[in-house]
Amino acid sequence: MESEKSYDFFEFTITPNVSFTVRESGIVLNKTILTPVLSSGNYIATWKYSKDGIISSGMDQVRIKQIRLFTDNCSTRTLAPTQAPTIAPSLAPVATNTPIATRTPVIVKFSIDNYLYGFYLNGAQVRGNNSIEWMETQTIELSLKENDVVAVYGYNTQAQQGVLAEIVDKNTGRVITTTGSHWRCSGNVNLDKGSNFTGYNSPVTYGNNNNNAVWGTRPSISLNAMWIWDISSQREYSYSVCKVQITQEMLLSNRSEPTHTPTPTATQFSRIPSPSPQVSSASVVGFNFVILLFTLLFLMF
Ligand SMILES: [Ca+2]
Repeated sequence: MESEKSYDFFEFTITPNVSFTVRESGIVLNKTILTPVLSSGNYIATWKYSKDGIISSGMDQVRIKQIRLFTDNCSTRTLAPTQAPTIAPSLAPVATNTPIATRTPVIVKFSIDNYLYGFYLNGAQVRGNNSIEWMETQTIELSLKENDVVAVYGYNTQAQQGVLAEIVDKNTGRVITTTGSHWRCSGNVNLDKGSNFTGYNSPVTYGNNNNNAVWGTRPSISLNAMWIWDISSQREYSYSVCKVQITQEMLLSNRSEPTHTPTPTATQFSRIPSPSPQVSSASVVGFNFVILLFTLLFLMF
């Protein structure tokens, strides 16, 4: 499977009268799930792929290669050996029956004197170093929710140093945050670039983006955004990681839920999902899960 780690999940369960659940997220390759021994009876096996409302990673799907039943005389039955069921909602389904963190599509805009050394979301690098100077405003598109941490890791080679950034709502253009004294910076680039702020301090500021004496006005960035840097690293050939944690207040006017109307349905069949068990994306648009019900498993043969 390939999914957006920690936000999009695959879940396999067997019910009733037994509690067996396997839950995975991210990239999982060639995993074999072995269930507990089941006594005689009827069971429902459920494969479910669930997403929150935004961002898809990798193939954004789960592929089931093979399903095998082991009977009590140790013979095996193999179900669907050649057709791999694919559970792949390709559009952004929205869960309404479980709370999810609302995410806001944003554009991060920034200028760095001298260069970007890395851009991070929750400690994971989104963009690596480049040689784009402060004269050019760089942009990165993300989706943010409350408590996410955005970090800009800058590298100064000579003369003045600074990071200027703002985050705006992609849909409305509303400013969510700009660099300023509420950001935190550290010159120790080995510290956590995610939610741990230990070792990060209030930054030094070098004025705002309104016709700044050093950099002028950087295009596409709010005039009140401040140039900041780690206060202990104000020198040539220095580094500064500056980051901010997104608060509910920053996102407040963005907290409208997506408007898809979920219409949960289930694909139900009484034997092997064949000949073509693929669940097309079209059939799952608009709801947050696909359930394949394999009922009466032991009565099929
Ligand atoms: Ca410089």
